[in-house]
Amino acid sequence: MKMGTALLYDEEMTKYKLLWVDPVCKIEVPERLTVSHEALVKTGLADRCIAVPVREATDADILLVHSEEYLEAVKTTPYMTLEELMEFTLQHGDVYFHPNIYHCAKLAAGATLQLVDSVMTGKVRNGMALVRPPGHHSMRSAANGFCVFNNVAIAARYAKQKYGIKRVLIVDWDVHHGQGVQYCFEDDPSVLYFSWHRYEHQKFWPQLRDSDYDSVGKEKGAGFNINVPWNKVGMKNSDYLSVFCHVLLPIAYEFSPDLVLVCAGFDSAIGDPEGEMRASPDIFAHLTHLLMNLAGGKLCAVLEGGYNLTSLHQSVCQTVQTLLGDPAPRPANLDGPCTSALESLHCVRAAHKQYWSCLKHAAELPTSDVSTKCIKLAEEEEKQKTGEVEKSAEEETWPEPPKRLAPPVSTALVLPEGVACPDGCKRFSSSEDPVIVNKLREKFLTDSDDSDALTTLSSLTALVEKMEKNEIGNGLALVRDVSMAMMCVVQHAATAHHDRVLIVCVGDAVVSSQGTDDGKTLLVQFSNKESEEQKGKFHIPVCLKKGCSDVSGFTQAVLGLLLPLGYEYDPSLVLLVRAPGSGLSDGAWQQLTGLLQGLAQGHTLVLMQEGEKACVGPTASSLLGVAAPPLGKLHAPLPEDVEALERLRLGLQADWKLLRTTAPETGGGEAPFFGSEIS
Ligand code: FKS
Ligand code: ZN
Repeated sequence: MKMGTALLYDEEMTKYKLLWVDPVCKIEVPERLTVSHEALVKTGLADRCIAVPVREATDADILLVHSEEYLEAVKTTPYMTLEELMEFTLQHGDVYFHPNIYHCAKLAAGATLQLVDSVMTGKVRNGMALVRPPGHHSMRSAANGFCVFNNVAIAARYAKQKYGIKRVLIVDWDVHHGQGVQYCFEDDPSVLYFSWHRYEHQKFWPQLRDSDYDSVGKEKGAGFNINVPWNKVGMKNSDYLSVFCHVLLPIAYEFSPDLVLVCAGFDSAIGDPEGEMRASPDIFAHLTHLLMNLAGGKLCAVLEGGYNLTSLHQSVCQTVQTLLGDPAPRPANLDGPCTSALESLHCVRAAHKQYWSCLKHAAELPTSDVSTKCIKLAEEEEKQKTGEVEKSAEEETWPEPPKRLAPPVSTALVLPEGVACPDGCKRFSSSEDPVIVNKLREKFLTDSDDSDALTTLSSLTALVEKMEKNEIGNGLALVRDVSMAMMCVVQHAATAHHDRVLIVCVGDAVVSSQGTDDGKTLLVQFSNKESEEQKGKFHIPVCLKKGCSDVSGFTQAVLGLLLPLGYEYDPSLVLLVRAPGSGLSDGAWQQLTGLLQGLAQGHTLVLMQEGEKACVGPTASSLLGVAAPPLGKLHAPLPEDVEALERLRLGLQADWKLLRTTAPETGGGEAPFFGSEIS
């Protein structure tokens, strides 16, 4: 059912190190690997993974990306004297050589290929390779930035060649720009490369003009290279999540990869001396989770950077635990993206709007673009002169990520008799608690004496309570009347301990807005009924022309609207309601179910109408954590839907900061958050 997670590691890759004094390279130490691996062992995560042996990459593998001359040159390094190694090192940038690094580099690339093989052959669902040396800076004929062979670039070519897949997505969340990967696939539309990186208007290493947002790819590959430059340090969880929701995910879903490779560097986490960013290690649980429903779940994470050993091992554990399917922790401190991040977001979306239909209505480039840059630079220099004292990254402290406990029961179903319970799920019924029963009778069943309904509703209430205690992860109920069941759960949750409930309603269920404006619930309702009006901050009708039957429009609404809203709202329970005749395809429904499980520690309760028996299987499988099937390459959504969604987003962004995609100053017009993106 739920296939496993591969872990690739070989101690041999710790057996090279810097042999001379070099302040630039001294952070790249063997302990990066040992500490990460030990943490996985200590937490029991390594045991839960499938250990896949590492192999050496062959010459043919390496030549998929590198030149023969370069490979031959690297081959001579094991026989070099110290002086010769130092001299060879000097021919390349920010890297060091050691007699054993060639061997390790072959293992690092080979481990990555073994991981790709395990995932592509279906031996495992996903996996992570802990490797050294890293790869994303190395180029066709040059080592660079601690990297010798470009592990992930080789893997992308290898996967295409060996398995005949058409599209590969590379997500580079390392804090440095993987220029080696960019150069390798710049003109290739079959490999979509996404990277965010510390840039500071080209002041930060590798200081390339090519790392800016306007390097979008060349020729046929135009639009398939996405750079998000961070022009300030200190980027946080909100900044990372906004870029995922408003750039990477919409494009990735439109692209529809057959395989996802992650350049998984963790120098983008708090405490890292290189990155100086402030995202918490548990953000990687979310970044990972958000990618796990692409490509049918085929995801390979390959270690790149990460130099604060504590932050590094915590982040590695968060990533692997998520790959294993454990629910993600509730994301902390989502206080909205900072102005600088919004400026970057704005520029990237503008630079790519001509290539991706999901960005068709994004705002144009800020007109003051170039001059803004100069002003920003001047400001920055000014600040340096006045010598503002800031905490150094190494002094940064942060709480250890909370232990993530998978509930003893993953998925519980409340089903009428005669409907079979899918494998892996637990059929749930409660011994009726008289207090609950009485309450239900009073509130909902005053004029009927329907004992079936009573049983169902009391089971639902009990189920919600068990989720609250984390005895059950998530659940599904087939009910006679979704509207009534929904009201019942909401009322119960409001009086019980649940602090906030996110209600996502697909199709036309009757929803009373009574009691939904106090912030205890946030209702997002997808339908085709234009009549529905927005009622305050907490009741958001999303009207799509063809309801939910247009997959592109629906996906766009989920990624760019629902996810950011959900993240910012941070519910303790998600109630997902599927009204009859929603028009939603099983595939899109599974994507929705899967994605929403990043919220509320995975506590989702799905309500469906009795008639929708056929949907129980697919829903249960998504609740169990099986990746949703790919939706295929998405066509352009209906123009009126794109416009309606954009208008809705603009109207809501005063209240919901994660919906913003432009900075206040560069939004244009008098009202910065309204109307600037609609022509
Ligand atoms: C500025 C000097 C930076 C080199 C940084 C190399 C970063 C390597 C990496 C990788 F993933 F490849 F390991 N010098 N202070 O983290 O991107
Ligand atoms: Zn890095």
